[in-house]
Amino acid sequence: MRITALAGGIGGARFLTGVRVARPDAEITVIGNTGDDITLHGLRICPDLDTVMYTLGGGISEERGWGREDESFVVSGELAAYGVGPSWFGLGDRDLATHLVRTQMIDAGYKLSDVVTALCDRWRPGVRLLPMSDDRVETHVIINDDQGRRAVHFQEWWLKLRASVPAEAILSVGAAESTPAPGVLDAIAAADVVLIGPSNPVVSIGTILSVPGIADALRVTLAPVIGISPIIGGAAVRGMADACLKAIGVETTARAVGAHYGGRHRDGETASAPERKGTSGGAERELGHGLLDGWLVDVVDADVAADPDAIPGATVKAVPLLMTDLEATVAIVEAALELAGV
Ligand code: FO1
Repeated sequence: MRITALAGGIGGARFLTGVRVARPDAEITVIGNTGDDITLHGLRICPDLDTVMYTLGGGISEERGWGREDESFVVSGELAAYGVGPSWFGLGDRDLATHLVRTQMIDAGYKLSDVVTALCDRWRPGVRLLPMSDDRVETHVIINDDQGRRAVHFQEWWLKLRASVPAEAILSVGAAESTPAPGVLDAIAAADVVLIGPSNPVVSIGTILSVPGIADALRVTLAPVIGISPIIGGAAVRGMADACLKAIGVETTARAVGAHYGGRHRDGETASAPERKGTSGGAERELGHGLLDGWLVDVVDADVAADPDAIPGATVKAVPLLMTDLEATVAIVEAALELAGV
């Protein structure tokens, strides 16, 4: 069985550990978010790709959810002693080796997907990890604070500001000119099932969808596309997805995020873009991206599953969605595969 999953960072990586256990013989391809990527101290850092790689490769810090276990921050401390920041991005000594290898390879002319292949040759994550694009796409946030209206890198907004300053807009800088990395569109077209992991719908999944061609590939693939809500009972399970959703005018609910992704209209009508409005009895309503055949919500959001009109074109099912341990995560994956009918 060929499973293709879209994933961001910590939540997506944890979900993937369940996919690997639920279908150990499946060919699993992960399309990873690279919008979080940042260059610091001359090094190219890919937080979400590394989080997936370390989590599935057994090197992740379970306590932090990012970076390496048994980590030290000696170099980071030395940089601080020189007054060289930023102090808000924790760079571990072991993690630095990954960024050094990646930067060396990029400087030697390798594409990001080649770098990921090389790094995964060590970590053996048990999935094929693809960046969403080999082109540079970075998430920047427009804020307006005491320093005036300006754009900051997502990581600065996320880690230094803790998303406390409202985002006027969240931009995928470079996305319009980017193309999907080699293998990405094939992985969607040839899949037996596509899973949209419980990652941040804006800065992780939304960023992957901002690469031209990827959303369309999801709309036309013969594979069932099943999403897992990252929002339970009106709150993000982790991180600050609510701050991101507010920036794009989407409520922080499982219903709203599902409607934002949108149901697929297999009757030939598909939403061509999120701003496209469908009509139902004359009322204008958001058709969303037209991506989903199925949407998993948590049992506390069972009302969404009970409402046949919640996400037209998609079947909604309520199951426990808290990934409290590997067994719970595997059960979520099984529910998604059952909803896909695979
Ligand atoms: N997340 C944090 O909350 N604090 C950090 O200092 C931090 C550093 C960091 C370094 C490398 C890396 O791969 C990830 C890191 N993250 C950190 C997570 C990173 O900010 C992710 O992009 C977000 O958590 C969103 O997925």
